Amino acid sequence: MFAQAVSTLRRSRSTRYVAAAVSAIFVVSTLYYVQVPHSGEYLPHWSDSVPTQDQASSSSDYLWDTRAAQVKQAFRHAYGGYKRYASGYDELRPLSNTPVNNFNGWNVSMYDSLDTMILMGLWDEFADALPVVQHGDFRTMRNTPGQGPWTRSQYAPFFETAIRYLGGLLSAYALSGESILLDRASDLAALLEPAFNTQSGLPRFGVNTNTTATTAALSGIFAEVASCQLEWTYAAHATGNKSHYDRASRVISTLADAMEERQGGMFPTHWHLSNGLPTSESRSVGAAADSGHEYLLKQYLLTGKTDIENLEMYLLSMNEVLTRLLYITPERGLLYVTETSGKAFTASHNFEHLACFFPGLLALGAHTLDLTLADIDPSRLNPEARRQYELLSKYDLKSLHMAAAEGLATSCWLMYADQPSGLGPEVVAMAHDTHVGGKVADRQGKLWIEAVEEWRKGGKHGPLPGLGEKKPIMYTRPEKSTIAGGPWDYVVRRTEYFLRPETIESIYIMWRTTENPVWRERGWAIFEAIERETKTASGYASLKKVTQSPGLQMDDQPSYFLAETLKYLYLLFKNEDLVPLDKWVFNTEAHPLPVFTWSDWQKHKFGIPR
Ligand code: DMJ
Repeated sequence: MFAQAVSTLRRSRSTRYVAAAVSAIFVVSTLYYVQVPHSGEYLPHWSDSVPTQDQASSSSDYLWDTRAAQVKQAFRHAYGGYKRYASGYDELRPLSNTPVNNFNGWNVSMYDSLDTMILMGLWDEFADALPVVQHGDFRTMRNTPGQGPWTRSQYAPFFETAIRYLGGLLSAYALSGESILLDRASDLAALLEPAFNTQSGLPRFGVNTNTTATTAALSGIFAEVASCQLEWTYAAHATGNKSHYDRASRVISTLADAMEERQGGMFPTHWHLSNGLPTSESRSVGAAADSGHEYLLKQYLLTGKTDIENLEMYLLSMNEVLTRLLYITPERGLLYVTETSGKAFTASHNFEHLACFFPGLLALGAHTLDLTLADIDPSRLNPEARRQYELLSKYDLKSLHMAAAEGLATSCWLMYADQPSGLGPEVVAMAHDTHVGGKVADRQGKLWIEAVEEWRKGGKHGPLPGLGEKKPIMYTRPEKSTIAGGPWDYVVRRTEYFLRPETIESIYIMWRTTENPVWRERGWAIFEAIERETKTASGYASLKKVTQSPGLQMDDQPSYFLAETLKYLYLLFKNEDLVPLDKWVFNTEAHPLPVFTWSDWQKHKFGIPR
């Protein structure tokens, strides 16, 4: 968008596949399948065994390997309960020991678990799953009436089906080399593709995989319309299927066009599927938006850092998040990311569990990118985006992103460590401009970047705002209190813990990018709390209230607990780096896909500029 290279790239993207190449396809594609390794090059080498204390290189290694083994045991318990009471269904109800179909009725817990089984070396479970995959029927919807987050049960929800089933199949293929997994992934991708038949190429909410009918609504949320690029791009690379490539490419072009029209800033949360533009000025990195931002960076990384459009969209988006959505609380100096509405960026000051993936994203970017704004032409930016650009140009961007990552991850951890249950709530309201008796109280939170600017202008004494040592404070306040103050600097707004992964995900990335063992210890305390508070006879249950111990359990074990929460915990404790961050990219459901570069033939076939 802002550089010459980008306009060249975009022109080439729109160039249609040349008819003269068609006659060569048969011969060259035969060569391609012979010459391009599809999975063998990616296979990591790991051992399944926990070393004895004598074999382990240190007592610390031994301790962490035994902790990883306990997570593996937790996975066995959760998956074993699912197999026993909910085999053939989507999820287990871990209190009533009953099954539920809430994601099409295609065994979502099994598909979401395939790569976790491989990484944990659970070969019996993996071998048992393969015939189910082989004979799986992706055309028949079997939702339990009234279950699932939507009511139109004749439609497969595009986003959830893509990230859980398709992401699960592609990742398990990349890790195992089992061709049936790729065949079924390609089948499923093709069945979902009618969702892309909108004027903008952004996908609709749902598709009936039997009739190809789609849901009618032409509005969508950023997370759901812009979180499929990784899956379709890797599917295109692994299968050579141009249709898969075109779908991802069109989504990326639409986003790039929207960024060009808006001249910088982050993408809002609500979108129109016909014109491919936002319909609101709401901004968030939490619910309804999260993975849309995540895929900008990850698409660039997945394609071997060649897809420059995504990098620029990521950089411009992060400029706005860092300068407009990050706040710091008055007493504890807790850094948090919130959502804003309108052109004035009016902040809600809510801090969501879902947003706790974001420190991990920032850390991943700081770890893998040069992180400079040098290639962005500020004269092409709107005035607000230019202000953000100029403000951030005063800083070493890599350090600033990493500092934000550390501060936010620390707050996410404290949301857990403060609670009597040791587990984090769904939403908290952070202390901000608190009104007492009609007046603004003294203790106000502020925009993080303003605090950072004061720190910079004041000679950078002491830790950067949001960093520095922070200790848990046991949360004992009533949840309904309206004034966010006291020693906590927040009130719990939604008390549930849905066994979500986001905080663990960020803790894992912080560990891998900083090697600071404090992150592992924090992760271990969370795993102990999961074992203590959520374990049932057949699995693990979401909690109604994290503000008490024992926490009140709910009859729900989401498939992402097996795909994400337990996987990230296992990888956090495992001494071997099974999924190096420069070689693999996790999709938003924690399914790792291998970094690749397009072959010359693929570039020619798909119309990718050289
Ligand atoms: C997961 O299904 C994915 O991580 C998604 O992107 C949003 N969050 C849920 C788990 O909380």
